[in-house]
Amino acid sequence: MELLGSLLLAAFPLALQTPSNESQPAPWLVIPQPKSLAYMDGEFCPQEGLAVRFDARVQWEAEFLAERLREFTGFPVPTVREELRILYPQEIHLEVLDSESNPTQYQLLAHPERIHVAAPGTAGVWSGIQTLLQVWPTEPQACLRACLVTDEPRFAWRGLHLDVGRHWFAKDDILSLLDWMAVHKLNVFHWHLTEDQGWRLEIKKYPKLTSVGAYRASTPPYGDRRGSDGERYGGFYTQAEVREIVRYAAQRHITVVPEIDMPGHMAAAIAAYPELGNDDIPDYDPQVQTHWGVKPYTLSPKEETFAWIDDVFEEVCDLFPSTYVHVGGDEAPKGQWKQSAFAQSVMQREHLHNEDELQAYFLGRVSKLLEKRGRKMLGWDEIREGGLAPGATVMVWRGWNHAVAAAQAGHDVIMAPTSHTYFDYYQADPKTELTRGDEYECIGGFLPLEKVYAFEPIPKELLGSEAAQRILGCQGQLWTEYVKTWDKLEYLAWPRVCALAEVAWTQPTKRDWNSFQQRLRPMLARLQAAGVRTFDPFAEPEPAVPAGQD
Ligand code: TNX
Repeated sequence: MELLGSLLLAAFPLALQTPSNESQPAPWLVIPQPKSLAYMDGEFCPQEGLAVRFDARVQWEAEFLAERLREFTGFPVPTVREELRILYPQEIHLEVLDSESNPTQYQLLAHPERIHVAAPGTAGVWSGIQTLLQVWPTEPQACLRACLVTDEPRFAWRGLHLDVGRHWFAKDDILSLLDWMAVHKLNVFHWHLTEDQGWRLEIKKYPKLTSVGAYRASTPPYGDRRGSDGERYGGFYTQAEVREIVRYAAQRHITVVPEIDMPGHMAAAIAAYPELGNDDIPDYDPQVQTHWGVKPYTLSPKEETFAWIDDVFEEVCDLFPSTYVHVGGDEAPKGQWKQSAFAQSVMQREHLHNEDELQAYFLGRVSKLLEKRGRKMLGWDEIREGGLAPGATVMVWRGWNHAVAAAQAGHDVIMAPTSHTYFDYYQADPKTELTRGDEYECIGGFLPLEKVYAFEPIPKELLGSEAAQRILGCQGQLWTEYVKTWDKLEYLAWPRVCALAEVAWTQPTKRDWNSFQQRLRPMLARLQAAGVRTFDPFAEPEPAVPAGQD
């Protein structure tokens, strides 16, 4: 990055600002906080005649930027190829450098006469555009303070997870979430597509996965976990919709990682194809589940099941170019395998000592099915139980100990702990939230914004060690048992996602809770102006109404 710094400054010599008493234009309030931000003398004042000059490798990004700038300024903002000699009165130059450096870093120079975003890769240019759009003056005639930003992400994996199994959400809502992820420089969308309560991904070879598995007979109403609303509920994504979502994400430098959760959390698929389950046990009656919690139905370790998984992966890998495929592995009770004579016979045949080892055998086979397609297996931390498949990446949700052990054993790790990243937990005191109505019900827990902000993804046991490099990053979780509407999803997500983004991107030395709160105000205003519902962390708590006076 030193090299980049000298490059841009040599091209546009400008004095770094010396402190003065004159009132300064607005500071750059950016989330996540960049690595370095140095103000300079002067301002950039957008005027008609502004154009975006681009390297051919970032044509789409240039068009995206120009479109936003047209909305902000009301001017026509043309785009022009880098090599064309037409000069515009004001230019924003998007440059991809010929450099071997980390392609995700970027430098953004806002000079009084022109703006230059330079990066060794297209991802860096995209991040620079996001920074610029956050600080672009929104008032007519307003100017942008001259500044040099030098920035790069702390972690390569900056994710957000969404469970569409418990509740289904419309494609356009998912696209809007991807838009806001991009604003926050998040780059992985972990799409949890299958659950006990619904299978949501069209698989052409197995149509009953969606015709049967995508629908359940009823759902518990808010405030009554054991109840049933008696209404058939469901939905799924066609392959055409999935391709659209994956392409939309890719344009925004976001990878969509699909999750097909197995061998547990599979009741909906087993209801569709009962032969996939442990059908030799008494009272076997698989149904798409109508209540939340951990369910007994698991896939049976039959050859037919592995062949089915292989077929499903064929379509999944065709739809999702991601290197990683998430295979879940969480919360798979071993009761049915204990009862099933067939599962027991597989344990004998494979010389396995217990059902945990059977799960490890199962996931080892699954891992090979991905490997032969050039993909990598990712799973929740339970995949460590009974022995971890070589090369598997572990997503840690329970405790730091799982991260330490997996990293020390040479596995890559992604941090997604309940303690700091479960955005289905209450964001404010559950007592006050519940007085607002049953629809404010959450699964439980309490995860205020400040705690998300204080999250340190690298376990302290690994600090300073080689194994710390194994922590690829972190992500927020949006589980949706208690999320029936997109409006509620947004209320839970925001602004906790803003804090998570800063945890994932910004160096810990640059993290500052007071500064974050200051930078959060304009971000909340932007979200709300765009119609996104957010929790308001700045609101005064409502005074409790004394009994008998309401
Ligand atoms: C645990 S995290 C689960 C999910 C639930 C979530 C609710 C994980 C791998 N499994 O099935 O939705 O808790 O917070």
